[in-house]
Amino acid sequence: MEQIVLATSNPHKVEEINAIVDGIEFILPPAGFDPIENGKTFEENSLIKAKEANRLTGKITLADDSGLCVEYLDGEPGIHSARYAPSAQERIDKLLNVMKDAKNRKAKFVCVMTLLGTDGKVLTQVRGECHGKIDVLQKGKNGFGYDPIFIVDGYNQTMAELSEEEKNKISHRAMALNGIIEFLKK
Ligand code: ITT
Repeated sequence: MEQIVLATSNPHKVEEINAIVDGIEFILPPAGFDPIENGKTFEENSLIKAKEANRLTGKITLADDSGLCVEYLDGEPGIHSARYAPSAQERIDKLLNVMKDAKNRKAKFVCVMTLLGTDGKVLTQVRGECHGKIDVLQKGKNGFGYDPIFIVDGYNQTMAELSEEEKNKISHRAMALNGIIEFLKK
């Protein structure tokens, strides 16, 4: 089976991506993978991560840079989503608190995937988005990150109340991966 290095340290991403894609084994980068994510956009940070994993392995690499963009907060936490507060629960608490009087609760999850060839050149970069709103309370135990407070447009439950299978049909990560899979099929 073809192997692609997934340029991440987040085990939830590995799990979701391996559940979505058949026929490719996504493997973690070696110890020492610690890219400096100092880009200003999801696109830049995705490229930084992919390049670092390729530098360490010389293999085909795929990076996922993702986050939650909230309209009321002018797009924050955005690329800072992983660093918004020290723990996942504190990030949720902080966001619910800053949004407590917000009428406009529109938000979107963004995922930018970058695929590099063995030579480190960009093969393709794809953005996936999943639109919805921030709930007033947290609900559900599935998924990770901000899933317990995000309601996808057209749904009544939070993303953390959806099954893994349902999330993986509609998520920003699934949308980006569709583009990557289309590219690999060609
Ligand atoms: P790597 O950089 O090692 O890939 P990370 O978790 O730090 O791992 P990001 O910089 O891309 O990755 O930050 C993404 C953050 O955005 C993640 O930690 C979550 O807080 C949030 N996030 C991304 N996708 C999500 C999803 O599907 N559900 C809930 N939260 C998500």
